[in-house]
Amino acid sequence: MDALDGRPEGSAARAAFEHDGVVLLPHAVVPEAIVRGASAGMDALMRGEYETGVPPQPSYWNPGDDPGKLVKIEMPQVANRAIMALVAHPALGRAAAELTGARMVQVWWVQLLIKPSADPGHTSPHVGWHQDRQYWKQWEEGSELFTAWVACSDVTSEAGPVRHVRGSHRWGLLGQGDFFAPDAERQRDQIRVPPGQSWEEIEAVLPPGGVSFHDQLTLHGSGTNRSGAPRRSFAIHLRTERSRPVGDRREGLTRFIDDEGYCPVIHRDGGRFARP
Ligand SMILES: O=C(O)CCC(=O)C(=O)O
Repeated sequence: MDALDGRPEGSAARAAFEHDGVVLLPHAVVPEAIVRGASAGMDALMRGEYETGVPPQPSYWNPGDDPGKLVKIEMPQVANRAIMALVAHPALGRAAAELTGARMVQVWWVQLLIKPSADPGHTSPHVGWHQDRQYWKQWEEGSELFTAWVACSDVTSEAGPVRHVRGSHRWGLLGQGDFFAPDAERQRDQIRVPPGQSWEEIEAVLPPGGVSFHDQLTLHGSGTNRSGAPRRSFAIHLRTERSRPVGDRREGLTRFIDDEGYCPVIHRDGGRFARP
């Protein structure tokens, strides 16, 4: 990989992203109408309605499954045009380019995530502490990979927002995370914090259309939703020109990156970077 030379001067947000491994944009980065359309698209996918005729990729949650489970649907944008309009929104590309100084930003994988609200006295699904990189082995070491998590409902503190551990992207790949860990508190106690570092959580409270960006190594997870309404979002996994699949192969999570109908390029800097 090249050095960072030649990149434009970073903004304050870029410095914060580099320092903390997470940045919150708690305003409607994605316009309300786009969020509304994509949210209706989520409902269509849950009913098994695929507007384009193309189904999502094999998923943890499928139509007919228990809606009390975490609804997690892979590559939903291929099935619904309004979801694609959100995922490919240029405002996300601009924000991502500003945070990284990248010349090119491409969506390479997407997850639709709906976390139902817990019935009083019950726990609803949560997401265990993890680093995304542990699941992204198909990318070469040093690849610039990160996530835009877009809120499609009012993600208050009660709604089980994503919690990020500040600066943990500088702790290396810990190999101790588990998205599906049954007991996140116990799991947290078992994660070894490197000497001299501390565990400080940043809660991603966001309005509809608000976005948090996190680095591939930032530890994150989320708790029970007690807001009384489903917590709706898309986790949009992004890469820049400074990324390459291992052996330049297309397999697993990298299998669609040559198809912009699946993996839209959402920022291209003045044509200087022709193709990913
Ligand atoms: O939605 C959540 O609570 C977790 C999302 C997540 O793990 C991610 O965006 O990488």
